[in-house]
Amino acid sequence: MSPREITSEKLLQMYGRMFRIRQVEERLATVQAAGELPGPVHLYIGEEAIAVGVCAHLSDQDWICSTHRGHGHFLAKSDEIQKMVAEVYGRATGVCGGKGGSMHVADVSKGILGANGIVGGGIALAAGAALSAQTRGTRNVAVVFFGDGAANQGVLFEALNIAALWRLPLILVCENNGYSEFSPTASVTSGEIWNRATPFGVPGRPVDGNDVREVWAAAGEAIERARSGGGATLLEMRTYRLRGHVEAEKSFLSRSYRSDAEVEQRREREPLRLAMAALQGAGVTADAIAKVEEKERAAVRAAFEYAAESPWPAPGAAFEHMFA
Ligand SMILES: Cc1ncc(C[n+]2csc(CCOP(=O)(O)OP(=O)(O)O)c2C)c(N)n1
Ligand SMILES: [Mg+2]
Repeated sequence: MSPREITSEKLLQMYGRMFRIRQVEERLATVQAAGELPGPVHLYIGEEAIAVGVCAHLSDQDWICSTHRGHGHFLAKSDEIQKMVAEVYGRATGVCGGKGGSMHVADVSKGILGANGIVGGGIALAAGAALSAQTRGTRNVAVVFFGDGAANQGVLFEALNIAALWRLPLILVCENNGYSEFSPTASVTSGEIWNRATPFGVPGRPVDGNDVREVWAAAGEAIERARSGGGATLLEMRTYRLRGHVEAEKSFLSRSYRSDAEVEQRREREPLRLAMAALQGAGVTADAIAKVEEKERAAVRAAFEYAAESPWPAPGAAFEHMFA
């Protein structure tokens, strides 16, 4: 697949979804700072093109596993903005009844096996989901999103080994945003992440993770290969996180781990800006773009109102969803 194959309708649709994620994350930053959330949030601002460009190829029967930075993956795969925001608010109307919170948003009915507080925790889960899809004889695939920090976990190599051996329909999407918490990736990572697939005979490649057209094309090719029995792919999406590792990090860090100038410079190639330029280049009118943005703004506003007004889970709910 080539980025040139994207129609302007598809591009506008993906822009709208990225805009939605950005709106949700910016609002979450505001309410977090105001003390309205019950826990911490790790925002996806600056990385939206990855979730959206990949999930554009998936159905509810395909699986995704995600990370502690998982709101964007959820919103790219599901239309349920209200249920996700209510979950982050810890309310009974949340997609997990308010018991999962920001780091565990999940909806099995939409193929979302969940965000995950354990770094690298989704990798083996996705390999299992891919094995399930293969065993049942479906054309479905499993996608795991993980960070550059998780690329240094042994489980990546275990999953690559078994995925290669059994030709599993697994797409490994590394979101290399340049940092693992407060450590620059280069200071803790040797070699190239995409190249970790090579010894296993699995195709691996770096992708411009800020350009939704490039993400869409690379993911489309990998997903099509997986669907038709061609096995796994490792995609290293190169991106940048524009907010802190976690909101409010400035309140506990004694010194900064990156300069404001660096962040400002990286803002020039952020995904929404790039997609906007592409839309303009494709002749989409400012009016058409504004219409999409207004629709998304209204939907997100409504989701936050719904969440803030929703009830807390009843104390007895603590005893539901237990194995024993
Ligand atoms: C197994 C494990 N080790 C350490 C942590 C603490 N921790 C949370 S996020 C994080 C950094 C993850 O970096 P990366 O994978 O690059 O993802 P990013 O935050 O950059 O999206 C760490 C070390 C954890 N949650 N799980
Ligand atoms: Mg990272």
